[in-house]
Formats: sequence, structure tokens, C-alpha cells
Amino acid sequence: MKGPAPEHHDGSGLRIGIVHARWNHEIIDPLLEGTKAKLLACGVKESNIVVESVPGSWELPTGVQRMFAASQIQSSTSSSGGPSLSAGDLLGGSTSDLASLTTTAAAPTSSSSSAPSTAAFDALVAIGVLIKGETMHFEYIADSVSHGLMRVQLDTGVPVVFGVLTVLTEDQAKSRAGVLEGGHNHGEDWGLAAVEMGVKRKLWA
Ligand code: DLZ
Repeated sequence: MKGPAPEHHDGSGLRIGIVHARWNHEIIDPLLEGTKAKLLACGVKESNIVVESVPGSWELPTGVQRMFAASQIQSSTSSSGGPSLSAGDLLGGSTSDLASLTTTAAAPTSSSSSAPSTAAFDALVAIGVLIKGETMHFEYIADSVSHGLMRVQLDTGVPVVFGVLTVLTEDQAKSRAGVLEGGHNHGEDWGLAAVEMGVKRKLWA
């Protein structure tokens, strides 16, 4: 059997960010659903799953980095009683002019089970589907995106799950999104990886 030996982790105390590309959206959609389904199955509260999108896989490292930055600001402003920012504020805004970003209603700071967490993200998932074409485009993007995502996770210390399919054909992508018979939805594995790494990051802190 392929994949890691299973471990079970409780995701109920975690906040998870997902950034997905919109290229190949008919394959992205089931991958996103698979990821979210496993997060929920592991106990992550729906209110603690934040989803944002970027145009293509090339934009994933920036999207993930900015989502992380948004959660840092939100975490520090809400603990100091200030306004909170959503990840979308930052994905749609400018890092050089944070003060001018639209503020959202301050999220509750209570740790009760129904309240959304205002903590920084415990793990992030980057989802994209790169399908090889006839030029070198695929190689450049796949290489840069994987290095970019690794850099974000090492620079921030927040696990970034590599949810990027790099495939030769559309059917290979569909199979890995679980939409072809006999396939398996890799998004489920990414959800499990996010919970495991989020839990272990807290343990290793
Ligand atoms: C341009 C492009 C191409 C040809 N193929 C893909 C792909 O298979 N998967 C994907 O996620 N994105 C693709 N893109 C878009 C680039 O990732 C990027 O969004 C654009 O080059 C704009 O920077």
C-alpha cells in the first residue's frame, strides 16, 4: 500500500489555511473537497479552516506566505484588542501598506469550542494541478513552486503541505483527484498531513 503508515491525530485545536490555484479547477475542486473532508473528520472546526485562491500554481508560494502573514497580524491585533484582518484582506491588499487594509469585525478571543480561533495558522496547504504541456513551462513552474513552498515553510516554521500534482496527462490528475474509477483523492492525504504536522508543530515548539 502506498502512503505513510496511518497515525491518528486530534485536529480540534488547530487552525488550517488552504490556498488553491484556479487553473484546472475541475480537478482542483475535488482535491479541495478531499482536503477539507479529512480536516473535518480529524476534528478541525469548519470555522478554523480558511480557504483562499490564487490564479495558478505559480502564485501559490506568495499566496501561502501572505496568508501566513495575515494570520500573524490577526493574532497579534486580536490579542491586543485591535481590529483583525482576514487572509483575504492581505491576499487582496498590499504588504507595504498594511495600515490601509480593510479591517473586519474583531474575531472573538474566547477559546470556547464554537468560537473561531484567532491564532496563527498551525499548518497551511497549497493546492495546485500542473499538467505538462509541449514546452518547458511545466518544468520551470513545478521546480519554482516546490522550492518556493519549501522556503515558506522553513522561513516561517509553519508546515506547508505540498498539495501540488505534477502530472503528464489530465487523466493522471483526475485519477489522483479520485474522479476516475480506481483513483484516490490525494486531497485526503494532504488534509491528514496538515493535521499531523499542525499537532506535531505544537508538540515540538
Ligand atoms: C500558464 C499556466 C499553464 C500553461 N499551465 C498551468 C497549469 O497546468 N497549472 C497551473 O496551476 N497554472 C498554470 N499556468 C498558470 C501559471 O501558474 C500562472 O498563474 C501564470 O503564469 C501567471 O503568473
